[in-house]
Amino acid sequence: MASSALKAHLKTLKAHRNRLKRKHMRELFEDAGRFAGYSICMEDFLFDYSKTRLDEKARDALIELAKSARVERGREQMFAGRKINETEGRAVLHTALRHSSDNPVMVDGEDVMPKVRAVLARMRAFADDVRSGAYKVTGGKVTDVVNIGIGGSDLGPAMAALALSPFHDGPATHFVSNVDGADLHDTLKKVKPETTLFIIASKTFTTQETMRNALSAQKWTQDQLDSKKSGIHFAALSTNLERTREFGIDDDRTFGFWDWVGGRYSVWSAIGLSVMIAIGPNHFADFLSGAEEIDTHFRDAPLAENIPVMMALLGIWHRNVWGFASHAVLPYDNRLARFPAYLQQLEMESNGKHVMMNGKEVTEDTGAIVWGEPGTNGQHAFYQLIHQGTSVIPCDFLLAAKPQEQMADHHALLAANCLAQSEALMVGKTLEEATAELKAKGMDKAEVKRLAPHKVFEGNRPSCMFLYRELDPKTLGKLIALYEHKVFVQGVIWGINSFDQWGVELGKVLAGELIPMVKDADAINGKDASTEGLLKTFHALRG
Ligand code: G6Q
Repeated sequence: MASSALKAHLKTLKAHRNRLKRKHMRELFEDAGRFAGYSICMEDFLFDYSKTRLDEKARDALIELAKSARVERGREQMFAGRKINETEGRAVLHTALRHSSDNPVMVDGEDVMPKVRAVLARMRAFADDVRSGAYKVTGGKVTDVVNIGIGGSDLGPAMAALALSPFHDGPATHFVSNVDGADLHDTLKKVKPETTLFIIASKTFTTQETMRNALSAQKWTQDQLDSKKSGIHFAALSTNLERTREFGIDDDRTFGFWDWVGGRYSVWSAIGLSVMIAIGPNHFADFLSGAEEIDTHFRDAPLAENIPVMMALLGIWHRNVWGFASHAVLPYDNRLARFPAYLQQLEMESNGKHVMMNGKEVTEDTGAIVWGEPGTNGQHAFYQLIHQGTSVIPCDFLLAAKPQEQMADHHALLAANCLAQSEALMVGKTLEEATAELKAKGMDKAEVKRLAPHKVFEGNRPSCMFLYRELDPKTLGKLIALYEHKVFVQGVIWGINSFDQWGVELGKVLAGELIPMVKDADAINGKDASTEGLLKTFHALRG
């Protein structure tokens, strides 16, 4: 939306904030309907945002903001295949990848659904063959799949493969992304060339890191196997057929997607092949259907009952109205260990922008800094700062009601910890309460006075809870799609393009220039004093 309109809305919202600043969340919870009024339930999936400093008037003002930003119109433009990624002239249709009805999805006058279904059918057939052993490599059945890709061609499948490991009944899956040779080296130590399938995942098939790793993997395979047959150990996921052919991968082992699938939105496309091989096509279909359920919810639910819309508005509330710069994602679900990293790309690459769609500088802060680690580990590390530090960090907690394994009372302990953290952040502990507690322990007056301030928790710190039945493919699909749409709504409100990533380009160009200077000290030329000094020291240390 236009920055002047956003400014006007933020002015109103800040007045609500000033009013709410005088209230502790404990007071908001005096309303018996607080939980029901500030949570949204979709069958076995609950989003609770009651532990935020929001009341009805402030929420109404946020909804007004979404209406005036024409979020609903923007949403329909996205689903309709309009080229909303204006700086790259592309439609944004990751939703088509999980669209199961017969309705066409049009881009440039063409229904893209037949192509989507055709690739999905080919992926399914290939995955079935790899899993059953009908597809044979030099040593027979594939035992290990190594996905080589980076960024959007790695984070999604790597995160999903870990999250869905209880459903993993296919070959072992490995992910190599970093150009640091250690990544490939350590992975190759775990696999045998004769039974390994490498999947080279790269939309462009030009990405430096991926191509380096792919060529090294190819050489490793050729060095140990009949090099004429090594081709059967490679498959490709790409939009660039010319390059996949040049690399030597047959078209029948190349799975395509399209320019309207952004890298960080591509786990639903051919980029998900390694996940499909791991968990099987039926579970992959459940993953897609979970996301599709959220697409339907996002399109149909009124704004105030719309989970991704409320997630986005809460993000704006925290970032632009309260000035909280970072956002923690804390899964109480060990297998979601890579989810924060996945969301870092989704949110920060999408909305880390300083220029609006119209080329003008933004006037408000955009994308929050996203970070996190699974609970309960984080509790023993950085939660101190979340509870008592000087920065307020809104948190998202994620919790399954049912664990995948029944192991003593592990899950009860996990759940209790998760609920306790969100309760503690909200309720806090006053000086009076801390003093009373210490007195009750029989401590002398001076000691109580000395220690009590250290035991105070301000509380009043916002958090949201995602509570779902269990972490299965469908739930994972839902979780990812919720955050995708959250990011989209925020982009519309900030008036930025959430679907380009020009900010990653400069470093790539400079790395290209630096490669010869890193390889050869005599090539050092034309660099600033720091870079030159670092290069020279690098060469001196290397000897
Ligand atoms: C994601 C980005 C980026 C991309 C990688 C890999 O939205 O565009 O992370 O996914 O740079 O690109 P390739 O798939 O083309 O190798």
